[in-house]
Amino acid sequence: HASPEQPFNLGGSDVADTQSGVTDLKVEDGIAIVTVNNPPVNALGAAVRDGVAARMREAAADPATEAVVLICAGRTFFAGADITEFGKPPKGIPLGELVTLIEDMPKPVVAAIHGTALGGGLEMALGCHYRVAVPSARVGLPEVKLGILPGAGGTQRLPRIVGVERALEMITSGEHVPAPKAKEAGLIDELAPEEGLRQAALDFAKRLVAEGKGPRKVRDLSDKVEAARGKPEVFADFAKANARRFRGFEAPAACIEAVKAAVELPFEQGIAKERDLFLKLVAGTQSKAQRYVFFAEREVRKIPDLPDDTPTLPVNSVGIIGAGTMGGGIAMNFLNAGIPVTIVEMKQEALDRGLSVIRKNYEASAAKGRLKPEDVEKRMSLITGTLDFEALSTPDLVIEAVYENMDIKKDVFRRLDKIAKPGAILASNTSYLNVDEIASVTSRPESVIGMHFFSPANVMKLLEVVRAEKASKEVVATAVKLAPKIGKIGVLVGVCYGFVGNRMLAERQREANRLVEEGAMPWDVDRVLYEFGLPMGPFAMSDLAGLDIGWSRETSKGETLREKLCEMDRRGQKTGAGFYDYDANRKATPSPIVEQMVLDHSKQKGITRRQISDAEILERLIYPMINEGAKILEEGKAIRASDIDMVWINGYGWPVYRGGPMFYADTVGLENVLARMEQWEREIGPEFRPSDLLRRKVEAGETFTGAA
Ligand code: 3H9
Repeated sequence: HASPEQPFNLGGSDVADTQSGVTDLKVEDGIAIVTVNNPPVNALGAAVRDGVAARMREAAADPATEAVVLICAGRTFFAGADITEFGKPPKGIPLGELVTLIEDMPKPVVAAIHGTALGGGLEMALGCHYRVAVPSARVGLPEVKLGILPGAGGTQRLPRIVGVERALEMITSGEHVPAPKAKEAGLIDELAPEEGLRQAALDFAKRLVAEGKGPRKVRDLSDKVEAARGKPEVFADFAKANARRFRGFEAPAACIEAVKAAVELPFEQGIAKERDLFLKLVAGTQSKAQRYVFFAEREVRKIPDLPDDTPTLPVNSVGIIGAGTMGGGIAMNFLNAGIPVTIVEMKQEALDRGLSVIRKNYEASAAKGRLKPEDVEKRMSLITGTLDFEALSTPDLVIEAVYENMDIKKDVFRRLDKIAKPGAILASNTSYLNVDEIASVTSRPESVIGMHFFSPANVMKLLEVVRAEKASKEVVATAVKLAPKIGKIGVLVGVCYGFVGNRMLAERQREANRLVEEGAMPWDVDRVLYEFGLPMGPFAMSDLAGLDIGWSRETSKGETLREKLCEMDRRGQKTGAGFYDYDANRKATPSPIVEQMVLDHSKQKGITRRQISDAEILERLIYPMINEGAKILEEGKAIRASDIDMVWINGYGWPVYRGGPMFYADTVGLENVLARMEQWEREIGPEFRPSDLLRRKVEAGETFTGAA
């Protein structure tokens, strides 16, 4: 059933199958052991699929073999289909056919699972008749995170074992389920000793033979799906209950539809439905974007002049200067990773407040069941609060998170330079300031870098690692490697005003303000960005953060809308009013007062307001960001376009299904972005001047990411 327009592997087997070393078959005591070895994660590429198929056929034909064990070498069971094959011409036996081949084996097949059985990996295990796993193993169907659904029978087999509701949850969230939990759900038949998987699986298989148990096909299990038949509301209710989580994504609805098919249709028809849905998704832009993001997340660690074997420095203790919102949030990342923190404040009151906020955050997590109660104390025991700056003489890494002001930061670094131990990394959490200048006041600029966290720092995944000019390779490599250890995506950026994220944000903010002067209302701007997929627009965001940040009545010029709002005591959500009016539940409604203010403001500035379409709003907000991104690349302030996209996805809530601003630019066509920038440069001003890189890319017919 292969046809040329099918973008995924549905063709016949055309991969040379020899004992390639990828798969191996041994018979021990009448049990065939099929071992797969395809480092690093045993992805199910064509050679693996064909190899397993061949070994299974051999085992089936061998009269001396009574049962089969399928096991993987290296660090994990199959981590899934080989994502790099998607969109390429089909090769080898399709995964779905392989799973069926295993299920149809005349002898019982036992999957022996360690590491992670994910996606196609779990589907392989579901094709097996029995499953044995070590307790540390995790299983799941994370396809949804790649914008697709399980396409090798997972949506049809999983509900037959764990039931419809559990299957819906697993397939639409992509969660990794620990083996002991999977056993409770019936997904795993037996837990094996951590170090004895092979033997345990072998023994399990021998027992099956001794007890005369044959193949047990998941497809034949019917009680769980029958129980759900005639209750279509289960699916609608599930979609509704998760509407927020699914907003904008195409894959979750398809996942639900596929599971519904498992309930309503015979197995074969359900499989056909799953395949249709899979093919549609895998060819779409969202899945392309999400697969791109998967690899982009892993690319950030690759720094051209810092090979993987670059020496790093130990980070076994951390000092943090400032126990405010930022300092406290930063501290939590290290405590979560088991790294002790010393946090320094100037006043006892501020220190007490900071520590109690950290405790409250942990207690709230515990109350929601996200943290074990005993872990609250465990983490709090790792933090020491002090007013004594001298305490910063011992940590391996010190992060400064004080007020954003160059003189204050310089002063802190001068003092730190005198106290910190030799070789300690000294980092600033500045969001805008020149880290080279900060480094210059110390006697050891080679040890100084920026580590820019994003608020709330214990939640947002982004860390901009700012490479100061004189920072040593060891120091930079250490910071980059530290990021994943504390749960962050660390993106290496160069020194420039606002680095990557805030520098691009400034473009968007300028245009947002201008659009409101020209004819849009703040809620129009916010709505367009929300519908695009961002969590909120700039005006709602300002209301949330507080409009009076950096504002004072004494110095207010009353020129901008923001200043005018502050003067009226409309300072954002906390005062019940800002750009929007807020009710007691902080629900926002457009304010007639603000509407009038906006009209007056335009008049004062001599601007004749006009109707602005949503499409124009979107382009005006986003294309200048893209253009700035291109300048950032041109100046070498980011290593690659995908790094910029990682900044926006992990620090600013850019919707992952749009792949980040640079990927998005590729999808809309760089020539379209360029044409608009040229038009606005003529009509509005030089701030729209297209970057040379953008121009060159258009001339050469190239894209930024090569992935769209
Ligand atoms: C699927 O199965 C579809 C089917 O339902 C339907 C088919 C018809 N393919 O993450 P790491 C690479 S969709 C290709 O750093 P860790 C990765 O890029 C798939 N490559 O290790 C990296 O390369 P590099 C469903 C893959 O220990 C290297 O392996 N499965 C794949 O931190 C090491 O990876 C998933 O979505 C792959 N499937 O984490 C699971 N997986 O060294 C995806 C990894 O060049 N994988 N690579 O940068 C993961 O979640 C993690 O890799 C895993 C290990 C948890 C397994």
